[in-house]
Amino acid sequence: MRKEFLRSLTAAKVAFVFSLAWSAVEADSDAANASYVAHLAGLNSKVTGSTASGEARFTIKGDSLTIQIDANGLPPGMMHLQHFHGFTDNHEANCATAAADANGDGIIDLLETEPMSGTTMVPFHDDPVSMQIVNDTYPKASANGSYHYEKTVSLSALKAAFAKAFNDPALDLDRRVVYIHGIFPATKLPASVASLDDIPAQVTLPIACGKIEKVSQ
Ligand SMILES: [Cu+2]
Repeated sequence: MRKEFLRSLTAAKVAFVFSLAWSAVEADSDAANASYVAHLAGLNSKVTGSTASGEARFTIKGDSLTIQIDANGLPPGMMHLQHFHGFTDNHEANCATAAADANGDGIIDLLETEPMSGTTMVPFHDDPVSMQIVNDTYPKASANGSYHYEKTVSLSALKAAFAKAFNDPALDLDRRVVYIHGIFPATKLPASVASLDDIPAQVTLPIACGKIEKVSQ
């Protein structure tokens, strides 16, 4: 009887110690340090007149997430919306291709990106944690059509805000894509080019996209 008790106690202890060690390993590889990159390629360059390109980097150190986006070849001297887009059911998002042009008008508008890229999720402006998509603090391209954006946020605060918006605390960066939007307000677009609500299509038109990938350490 006593032997039996000792044996089960030992087994329980081993399981306990193992679970402690396992959660330490998990916390280490998951949260402490990770980095992600997206190589941005131009979209709708026929409309913008130049091909945008750039790179987005996401660096996680403990509870801090630093977002850095370098872009060039953008319509100069104006603000550009930028976000990560993805699917609320967490399936993998991809950048829209020419095949996304459902109405065949030669332009891939924001709504046409949705089947491949999902919905607008986290904004990259002065306050990403606000999750506010309509905002006037997105970066402005210089006279030569480039910008460097950099913002560090609390990862736990962003996850909490993300969970509130999408019922899921996992950012799943490697299943998302980064989009940069916006062409000159005066650019003529066919009426077939759609946008969100009453936001002009010139503001939301996608001009660059890149798939986020985890950088192996
Ligand atoms: Cu976007």
